[in-house]
Amino acid sequence: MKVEGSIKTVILGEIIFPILLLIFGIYHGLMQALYRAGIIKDMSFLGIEYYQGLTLHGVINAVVFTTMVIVAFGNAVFLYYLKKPLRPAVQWVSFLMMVVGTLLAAWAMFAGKANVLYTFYLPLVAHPLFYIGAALLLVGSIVPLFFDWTPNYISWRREHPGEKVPLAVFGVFVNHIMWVIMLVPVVITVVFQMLPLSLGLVSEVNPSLSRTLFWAFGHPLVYFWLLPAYTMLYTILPKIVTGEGKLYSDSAARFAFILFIIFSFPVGLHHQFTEPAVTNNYKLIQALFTFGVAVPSILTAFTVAASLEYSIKSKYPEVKNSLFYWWTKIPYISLEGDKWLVSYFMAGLFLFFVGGITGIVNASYNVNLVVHNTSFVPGHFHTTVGGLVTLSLLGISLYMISKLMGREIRFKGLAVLAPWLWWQGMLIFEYAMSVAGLHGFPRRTNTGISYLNPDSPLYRPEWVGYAELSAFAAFIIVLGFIFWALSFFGTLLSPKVREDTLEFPTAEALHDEKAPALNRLAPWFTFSILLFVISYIPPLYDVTKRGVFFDSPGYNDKNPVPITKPQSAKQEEKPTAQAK
Ligand code: HAS
Repeated sequence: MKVEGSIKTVILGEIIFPILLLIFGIYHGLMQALYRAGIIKDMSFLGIEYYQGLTLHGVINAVVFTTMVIVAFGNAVFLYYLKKPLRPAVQWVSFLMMVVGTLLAAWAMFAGKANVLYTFYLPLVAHPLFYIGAALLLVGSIVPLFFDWTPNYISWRREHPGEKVPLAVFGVFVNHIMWVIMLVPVVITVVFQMLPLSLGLVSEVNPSLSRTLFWAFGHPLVYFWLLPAYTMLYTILPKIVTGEGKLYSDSAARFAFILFIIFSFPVGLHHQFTEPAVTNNYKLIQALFTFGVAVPSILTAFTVAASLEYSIKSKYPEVKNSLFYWWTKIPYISLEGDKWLVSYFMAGLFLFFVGGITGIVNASYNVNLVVHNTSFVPGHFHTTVGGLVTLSLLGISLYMISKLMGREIRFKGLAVLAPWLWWQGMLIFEYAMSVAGLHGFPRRTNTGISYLNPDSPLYRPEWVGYAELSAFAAFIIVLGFIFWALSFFGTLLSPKVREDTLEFPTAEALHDEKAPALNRLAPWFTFSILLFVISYIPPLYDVTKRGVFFDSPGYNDKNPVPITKPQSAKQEEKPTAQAK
C-alpha cells in the first residue's frame, strides 16, 4: 500500500533518528569492553568518563533505539493490516515529543550530569532534564496508542464482527497496552521521588521504594522489547523462509501473547533477590511467577520451530521424513528476495536460546545469589535484548526503509553477513561474560584500573583471559554492526528505483482455530492488573515501613556516600540520647 507523505516522514524519522544515535551507543559498548579488559586503563577516554559512557550505551541502545523503532513498527503494522489512516497531527506530536525528550536526556548524559546508568533508580541522581527528557520520550511513545491505534482497532472490529484481528496487530496492540501499564510505577518514582530530589525540593528519598517501583517497570520492559520480535517471528519469518510458508498455529501465538499479559508484571522482585528490605516469601512467590513468564517463550520456541519444519518440508519433499536434516534447508544466507531477513531472525533465535537458559538461571532464586551483580547478567541480556531483539529491529528497520523509500537494498551481501557476525561475536561475548561471572567477575566496574591491573592490590589474574576474550568478541560485534550500517545508509542514500510502498510478508495459519476467548483482551488485562497490584502490595508495604518518601539522601557518582544521615536514623537515635 502507498503511505501518505507526512506519515511516511514520521515513520522514517522514527527509524533514522534513533539509528544515528545508535552509532554512539554501539561505540560506547566497545569502549566498555576495552575499559573492562584493561586495554583502556583510565577513568575516561576522549573526554567521556567510564560511567558516563556506560549510561550512554544502555540508554541509547536499550531505551531510545528500541522504543522509537517499536513505535515505527507499530505504526506500520496498524496502517498495513487495518488499512485505516493514521492522523498526521497525532504522529507529529508523538514523534516530536520523543525527539525532544531524547535530545534533553542526551544533553544531560553528554554533559556528564546524568551518570545514572540505564536503570536510573535512586539513590543515584541525575540532572532534572534527564528525567524530563525520559518522560517526554516515554509519553510520546504512547500517544499513537491512544489517539490512532485504539480508535482504528475499535472501528475495524465494528466493521468486521466475529473476525479475528490480524495477528500482527494483536501482538503490537497487546504489547503497547502492557507498555502503558508498566509505565505507571516508573512514573510514580520519577515524579514523586527522582524529580523532587534532583530539583532540590527534598533532601531525602527512599531508595528501596524507588528500586521496587523501577523493577515493577523494568522487567515487563524486557517483554515490551521482545513482543515485537515475536510478532515478526510469527507473521514474517514462516512466510519468507520458503516464500509460501505457514504459521503452525494462530491460536498458539495468540495464547503466548495472552500469557505475557498475565505473567509479565508480578515478577520484578527477581531483580531484587538481594534487596534486604523485602521479605523472602514474596521474592519466592515472584520467582515462581518468573518461571511462569518463561512458558510463553517456550511455547513460541515450539510454534516457530513447527512453522519452520512445516514450511521447509512442504517446499522440499526430499527432507519430509527427516528428523533434523530439514534444518539444513533453511536459507540462513540468501540474497533472494526478502529471504535476507531470515538471517536476522535465525541468528536472533539461536542467541535467544542461550538468553532463555541464562534467564532461568537468573530466576532460580538461590542460584541468583551466585550470579547477581556479576558479568553473568550482562552476558544474559546481550543474548536477549542485544540478541534476538536488536537483530529483529535492525532487520525490520532496513526492510522498512527499503520498502517505504522505494530503494533496493544496497550491499545485500553485507546485510546478510551482518547478523551472523553479530551472532558469533555475541556468543563469544556471552561465553566470556557468563563464565567469568560464575568466577565472580563484577558487572558495571571499570576493572581495567582495578581488578585486572597487575599493579593493583585487588588484582585477580583469573579474570584477565575472559575480559580479553569479551573485548575480542566486541570487535566482531562492531564489525557486524558496520556491515549492517553500510547496507542501511547505502540503501538510504541510493536513488529510488521503484514505487514506494508499505508491505509485510505475512504467513497464513496452518491451524486457524476459532478461539473467541483469545480475541477478547479486556478480561485478561483486568486479571493481569489485579495480579500485578496484589503481588506488589506486600513488598511495597515492606519497603515503606521506615518512611514512604524520605529515608536516605541522594548519592551521585562523585559522592558515593550520603552526606547527611537519613531521617529514620535520626529518629532512631533520639531514644538513645534520652537514655543518656
Ligand atoms: Fe532477563 C536480568 C530472568 C528474559 C533482559 N534480563 C535481565 C536484565 C536485562 C534482561 C536487560 O530472574 C538486566 C537488568 C539489569 O541491568 O540489572 N529474563 C529472565 C527470564 C527470562 C528473561 C526468566 N531478559 C529476558 C528478555 C530480555 C531480558 C526476553 C530482553 C529482551 N533476567 C532475569 C533475571 C534477571 C534478569 C532473574 C536479574 C538478574 C540479576 O540478578 O540482576 C525469560 O523470559 C526467558 C524465557 C526464554 C526462553 C527461551 C525460549 C527460546 C526461544 C528460541 C528458540 C530457538 C529456536 C531456534 C526455535 C525459555 C524462543 C533453534 C535453536 C536451537 C539452538 C535449537
